[in-house]
Amino acid sequence: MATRISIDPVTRIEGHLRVDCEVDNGHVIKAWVSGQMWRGIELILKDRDPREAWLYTQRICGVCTTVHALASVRAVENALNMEIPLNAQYIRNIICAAHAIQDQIVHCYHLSVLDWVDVTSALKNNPRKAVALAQNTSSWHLNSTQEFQAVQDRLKSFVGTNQLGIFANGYWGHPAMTLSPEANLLAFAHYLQALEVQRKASMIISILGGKTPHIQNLAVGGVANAINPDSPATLTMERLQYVKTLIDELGDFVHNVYFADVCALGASYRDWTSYGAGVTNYLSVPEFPMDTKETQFAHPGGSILAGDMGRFQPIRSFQEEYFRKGVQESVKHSWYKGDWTRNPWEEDTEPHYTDFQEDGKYSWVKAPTFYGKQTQVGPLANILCMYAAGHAPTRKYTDKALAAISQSGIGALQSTMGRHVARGIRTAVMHETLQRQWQALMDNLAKGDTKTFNRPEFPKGEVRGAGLHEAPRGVLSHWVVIKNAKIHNYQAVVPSTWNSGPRNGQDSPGPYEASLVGTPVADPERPLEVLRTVHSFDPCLACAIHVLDKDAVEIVKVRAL
Ligand code: NFE
Ligand code: MG
Repeated sequence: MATRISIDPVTRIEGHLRVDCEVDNGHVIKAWVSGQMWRGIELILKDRDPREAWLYTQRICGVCTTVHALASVRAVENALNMEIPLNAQYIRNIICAAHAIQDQIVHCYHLSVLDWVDVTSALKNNPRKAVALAQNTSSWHLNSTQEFQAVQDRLKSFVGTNQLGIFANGYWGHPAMTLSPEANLLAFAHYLQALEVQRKASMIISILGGKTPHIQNLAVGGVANAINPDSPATLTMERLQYVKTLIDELGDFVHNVYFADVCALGASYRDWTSYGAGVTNYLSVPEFPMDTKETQFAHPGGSILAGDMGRFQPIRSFQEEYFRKGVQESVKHSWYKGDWTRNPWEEDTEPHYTDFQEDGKYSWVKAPTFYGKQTQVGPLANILCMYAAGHAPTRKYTDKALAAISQSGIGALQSTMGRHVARGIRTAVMHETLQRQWQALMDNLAKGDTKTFNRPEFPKGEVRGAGLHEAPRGVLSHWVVIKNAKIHNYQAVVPSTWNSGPRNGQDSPGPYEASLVGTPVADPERPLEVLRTVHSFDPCLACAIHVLDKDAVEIVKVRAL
């Protein structure tokens, strides 16, 4: 007889997520993923000035804080066919790359590594053994006996008081936790160090963006950073050199710790490269525009069908019809009126809560599709598409990671562990991109160009725009319809919506749901393995559900299970 597991809420994510599974013979045979939170942004935007939309949309999330701001200004700029000054592109690009690195470090160490690392086992280790292990893979200066001893002492003081605090509810001693005590100690030391290191990325964002979370320097048409090499009131050479110092310090950790750790984790949990592929249609968009007209990009985008790298189709620009025509959202299984499937420009937002109906409506998340197919987005999709497009840094780090986890084919990345390894690869690539964007800004400033803004002009009548961004969790698009200089309709189709969406109009499961099928579960009372697969996507339900009931009608009383 199948056992039913209901995890509600899933923790170490952003937002409110419920996961139901049927487990039979030690494996998940069916899954439902439900967004349990109702909130809102899109309708607030109706009739507002399109130049201020980014300030509202950025509040969709406090994790991927910059990304909705950028996608929003791009949507409006796209509707107006604007050119963006080079300095503005580079400043935006530096912020985006720094944010991606910060976000992915935090996901790895603080949101997901404890699915694989047993903190309590780290107490059993002699720190010298951890040093010996670390020195096989990395030259990081904090992989020392002294550091590991200090971390172990800190951990002992936690455990000694029997007050594990944030670590109290981990699945410690679970049979699926198979790392050695020294590997556990090493990873836990990096967990603590990562808390410090991610601040360096945040400092880059706040120097250029005014603050973080939620940058203040964007504008439809460019950025609001004044540049004058000699005035301390503006962005100066001294500040930019400090940004470079932070970039270099960040790189040391990204390459010698994060990338090394995901490779080691992949090698230790090789069996997890064979579970969790799920939906194997992939989508990613080009990122890091390198010219004012947005025709050249540092990172290519595209789509891959049915996990076949030979079926790669490039997406080369923000204007590409292939992207715009392919995106639809379906509400057959979502708590909205009707069972339509529509392009985002044509959507409306009418809530219709029905309680959890397995075969009916069961989530606030809509089900996005690309040419009618459920599609996975995120670092894995991004890496596969960039690899297929021949992007040299992606090929270099992917080949390095595959060798480290003793896998010859890129197919191994289409898995639960593959999503973690892909995020590590993307972060290594991203650090090279960050360095290049900084250099591009410096080179352009050296030519005497200090322009950062073109003024937007709104025509009478209707214009439509799509703003694209490859965010840390995958493809983000904002869709705006502007009428007589006011917002007429606004929709955001968000990475976690693509991945955590319910069954679509054809009843085919979303990426989280499909990836859970086949996941082994040793103990249904402690479903660690289910969390491993769900966390590998880095869920953000705050992003995934971002609509609002404008009349503030009570939609649902929240049930605590
Ligand atoms: Ni709230 Fe986000 C990212 C966006 S969503 S974290 O990355 O857009 O899934
Ligand atoms: Mg939406």
